[in-house]
Amino acid sequence: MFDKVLIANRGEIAVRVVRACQELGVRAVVAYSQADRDSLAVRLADEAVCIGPAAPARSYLNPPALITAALITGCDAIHPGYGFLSENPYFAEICQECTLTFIGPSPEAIRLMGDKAIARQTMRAAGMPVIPGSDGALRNVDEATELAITIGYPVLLKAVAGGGGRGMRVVQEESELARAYATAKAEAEAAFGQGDLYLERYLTGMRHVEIQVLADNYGNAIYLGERDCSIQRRHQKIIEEGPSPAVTPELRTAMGEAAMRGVQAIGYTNAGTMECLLAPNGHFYFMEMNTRIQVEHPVTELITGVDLVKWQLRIAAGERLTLSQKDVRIRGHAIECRINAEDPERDFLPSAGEVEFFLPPGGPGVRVDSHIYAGYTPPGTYDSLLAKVITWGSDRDEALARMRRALSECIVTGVKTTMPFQLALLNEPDFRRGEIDLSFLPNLMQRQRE
Ligand code: MV4
Repeated sequence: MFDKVLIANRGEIAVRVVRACQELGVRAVVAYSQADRDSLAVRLADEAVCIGPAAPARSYLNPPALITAALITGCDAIHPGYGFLSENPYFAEICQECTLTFIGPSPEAIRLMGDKAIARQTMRAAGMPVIPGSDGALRNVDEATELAITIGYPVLLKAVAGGGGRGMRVVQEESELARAYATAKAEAEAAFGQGDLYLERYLTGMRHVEIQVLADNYGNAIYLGERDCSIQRRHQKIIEEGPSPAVTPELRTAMGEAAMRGVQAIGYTNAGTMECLLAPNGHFYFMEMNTRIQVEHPVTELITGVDLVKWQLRIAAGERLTLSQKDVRIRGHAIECRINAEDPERDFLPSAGEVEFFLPPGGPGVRVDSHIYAGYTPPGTYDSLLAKVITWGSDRDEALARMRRALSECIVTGVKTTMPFQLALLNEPDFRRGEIDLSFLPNLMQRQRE
């Protein structure tokens, strides 16, 4: 195991990684920006080192600052968390060249999955079902037009360098395609410095279901069930749960085994997630692979009892996966609410200011992953995530009842939060029945406006 790990991230995930390090007897060094001097991760870490000003480009996105911080503090490895440099193949490569272990997959695997058109082709070749669409990137608008006729409208233009819904355009009919192609290309160019697009049939009535995987450096891999992330607003997940109310044991096995074939095909290592769309008839389609630990990983931890972050560290340190597939049992049900400093009454406008008072919820089946404390002012420079409340129950109803109780108990003053909105969602009849797809939240909000 490593002696010392640099945590190249902030907020709740930096706290989460510090905790995993401490449980493994690994010294944790938190790299922080000037805006994060007073952060909980800095307080909890064994050591902390300032890596630059608040602007991410000069700190959390600045490889030389991070590498230097790791080397001068004598670290063996770097944990990138999520966001920032976590899915940057160049950063993973630079770490290697500086004899620092990047806690994640190989640069090659990150690069392969980072090109969403190549990822799609690779997974299709490995036997994972994919959505009808283009073979790789589109060469020009004429190719897009021709292909759209074959697969049928509506279609979706996606950025090859995108992911997570950024740079997507729905096209309902041929008359819209040329314009959509031009704007999507320009947007992708501006956002990712790479304008290549690919095309898929636009599927509706789908659920977003993702499979968690773990793989070691010796060819051993397991899947840890799925998370249902169908409640999203502008591609931000609001509530996640596992297992998915729509996934039967047979479907779980089919999706998990397909994910395993994908993992083997690219020699993937460490933690990863296959994002899929799930149709009402049980057909599933690979969309993208996330090559990092995800925000919603605690859902899987609670229903499997497996500590994913500790496994990330062990695998990166060259340990073998001692869990086999038959050791993975899904027990009970878990739900996560992301508590953001946003005002749901004002179209989720970020709510700035000091957290004057914080009373986290507790009691049976309640976990809180958070970096806030009374007197803390979240810097306005970063995302608005304040806390994740995750509840476990022996079944979905119990997990839901505990979430209702947890959000009712929880007090955050000084900033507006999304909690009242989530409490209301938990009482929606369709959600209570688990009958939701990606249109649930957009439709609900449309009805509220009317
Ligand atoms: C799709 C889709 C429907 N059909 N692709 C969004 C996030 C990124 N991972 C891919 N996403 C989607 N891709 C096809 N072919 C639906 C989504 C999608 C979505 C689309 C519109 C509005 C909200 C959405 C929420 C999640 C996923």
